[in-house]
Amino acid sequence: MAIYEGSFTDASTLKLGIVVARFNDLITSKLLSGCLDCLKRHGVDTSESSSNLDIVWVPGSLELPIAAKSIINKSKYDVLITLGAVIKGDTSHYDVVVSEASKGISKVSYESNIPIIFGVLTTDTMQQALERAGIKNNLGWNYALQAIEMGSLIKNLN
Ligand code: INI
Repeated sequence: MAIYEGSFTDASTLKLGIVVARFNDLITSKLLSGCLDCLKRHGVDTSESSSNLDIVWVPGSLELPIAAKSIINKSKYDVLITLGAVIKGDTSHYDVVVSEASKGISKVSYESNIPIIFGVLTTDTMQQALERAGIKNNLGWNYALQAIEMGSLIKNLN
């Protein structure tokens, strides 16, 4: 019997890409900081000269899938993280943005066989988003942990 699991002990050899939406930048920049903090503490070189980490900014969550697809075609990654914030109070097309972003990201992940963490906060209010981006907890940290787990797992399985 074989049991496969991701490892959290050393992420220094993982090649990661983060695609982050500028829309609701107050939230997404905090998610990015939490994410980078977690990666750094797990051995990832997060400096500007890092050859194992790339960051791509896009206008909004709807653009996350195409940017994810483009960087996958450009370079070989073990895992990607997508970060966005869709807040219901702000938009009448909340459902469209959430649905298209999630479907698009899943499609790119399945077609490329590269895990892509769905780090898009979907909340009713800005207050809820703030709470998940640092006031209470920073989910950016969780998304980074999930990326380390999935990146190392799929690397081992391939
Ligand atoms: N993009 C988001 O990331 N979050 C939102 O809450 C949001 N709202 O409210 O509309 C949003 N819209 C922009 C969208 O993602 C695209 O950037 C835009 O439609 C251009 O294609």
